[in-house]
This record gives sequence, C-alpha cells and structure tokens, in this order.
Amino acid sequence: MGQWERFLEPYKHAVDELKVKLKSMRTQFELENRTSPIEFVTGRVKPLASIYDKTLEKGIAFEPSEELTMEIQDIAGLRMMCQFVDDIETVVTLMRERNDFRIVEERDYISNKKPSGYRSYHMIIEYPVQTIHGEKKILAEVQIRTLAMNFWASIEHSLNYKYKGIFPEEIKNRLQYAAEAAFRLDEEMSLIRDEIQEAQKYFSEYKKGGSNRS
Ligand code: 0O2
Ligand code: 0O2
Repeated sequence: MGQWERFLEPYKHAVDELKVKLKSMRTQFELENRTSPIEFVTGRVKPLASIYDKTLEKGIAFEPSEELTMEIQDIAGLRMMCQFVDDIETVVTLMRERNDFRIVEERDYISNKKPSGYRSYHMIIEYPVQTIHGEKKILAEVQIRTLAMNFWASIEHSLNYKYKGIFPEEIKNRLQYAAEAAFRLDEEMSLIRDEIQEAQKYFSEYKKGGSNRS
C-alpha cells in the first residue's frame, strides 16, 4: 500500500464516522417531530492534487509528515448545510456540547465575511480515530453554512479553479454582486421562516400519510 494511502486512511475513517454522526443529528430531530436545523451533511477527504496545491501555497514539502498534518487542517472536511442563518448558531451550539471531539478553533466568516464575499462558519476539530495501533487524533474542518452561502461558494470555487484566483474584472464584480444577492436571499427567507417551516411540516406529514396509505 502506498505511503499516501496509509497516511490518508485515518482521515477517510474520520470523515466516514463524522458523516454518520452528524447526519444522525438530523434524524434525531425528525424522530422527535422537530424541525432540523441541519438540511444535509457532506464530507470528503481532500484530493491529493488539492493537498499538493496547498503545500505549494504554504511552502511545505509534499510528503506525509507531522508538518503537513498541522499545516493543512482540512484534509478531512465536513459540511453542514442549514436553511436559515439562525440555524447555524443552533448547530454551532450543538457541536460545542458534544464530547466525541475537541474544538480547536472557530472561524466566523459570517460576521466577518472574506474579501471575496465568502461566508461560512468554520470549526477545526480534533477527532480521535481508533486504529490497530491505538488512538490517533486527527484534525478535521467542519464548514457550517446556509444553502445560499453554499451555492455561492461552490460557484466561486469552480470559477476560482478555472481562473486560478485571478478573476477578470467583470467576473469579480459579478461575484461580489452575487454574494450580496445571496446575503439578501438569506435575509428574505429568514423573514418568512415561520411560514416556510409550517409548510414544510405540512408537506412531510402529507408524505408520511401517503406512504402509510400505500
Ligand atoms: P465538487 O467538485 O467537489 O464540488 P453520501 O455519503 O452518499 O451521503 P455523497 O452524496 O457521496 O454523500 O456526498 P459526499 O461524499 O458526502 O460529499 C461529496 C461532495 O461534497 C463533494 O463534492 C465534496 O467535494 C464536497 N464536500 C463535502 N464536504 C466538504 C468539505 O468540507 N470541504 C470541501 N472542500 N468539499 C466538501 P462533489 O460533488 O464531488 O463535487
Ligand atoms: P477546498 O478546495 O475547498 O479544499 P488555509 O486552508 O490554511 O489556506 P485558511 O484561510 O487558514 O486557509 O482557512 P479557511 O479560509 O478558514 O478555510 C479554507 C477553506 O474554506 C477553503 O479550503 C475553502 O473550502 C473555504 N474557503 C475559504 N475562503 C473561500 C473563498 O473565498 N471562496 C470559496 N469558495 N471557498 C473558500 P481550500 O483548501 O482553499 O479549498
């Protein structure tokens, strides 16, 4: 087995476990007939090509090492998507109350958006993975954001990749405008939150009724 495969195995293990655990938070709300603040959860191990790019950016050697482990904190990455901005605070509180990992750092790019227009709440956690040689603590990054923030970030991420971070002026301006539009969308949706949630509850009860009938 290659050295990278061996190095990345605990990260894959952590992403798989954390996906199950974080998705279960949503299920638990549903079982209690409560509206979940979590819409969906995704996770990934950073692809080797992205790890390579990051090592160039940070000026560190591209090899499995303690330095790489400490410097690249999102080799294991999870995302929790919420419908409303207020849900993010609820999820952050739930995360702080857990005792299966330790929160190492929190970065609030919602109160302090990045110059690009990026908004999201980041948590760096230290997660213990059980290996055949005992416990191994690894770092993982959890990004908590609304669907609108996620939409903007995914589009900007693809364009960033295409233009290698150097956007033509028009694209840059449009992205700034789109970031403001996403912000306003979040605000508008928050204003009719009760209405939306009542409709969603009604819809999910209707669906359950349908499956009972079949
Ligand atoms: P791209 O090109 O990266 O945008 P399942 O296990 O079936 O429930 P599923 O549908 O396989 O879940 O999705 P998964 O594997 O949980 O999530 C995969 C997508 O989410 C990938 O995008 C990841 O790149 C992205 N992703 C999830 N979490 C993170 C994260 O913390 N950081 C980053 N950068 N990406 C994340 P795609 O669809 O492959 O496309
Ligand atoms: P990818 O491809 O998503 O994995 P560092 O990771 O140390 O360089 P920093 O500034 O210490 O960066 O960490 P930060 O900014 O808290 O988190 C980095 C991750 O947040 C990025 O990972 C992105 O997933 C996301 N992110 C941060 N800024 C932006 C932005 O302006 N636009 C978009 N679309 N995403 C952003 P990677 O490794 O850069 O990319």
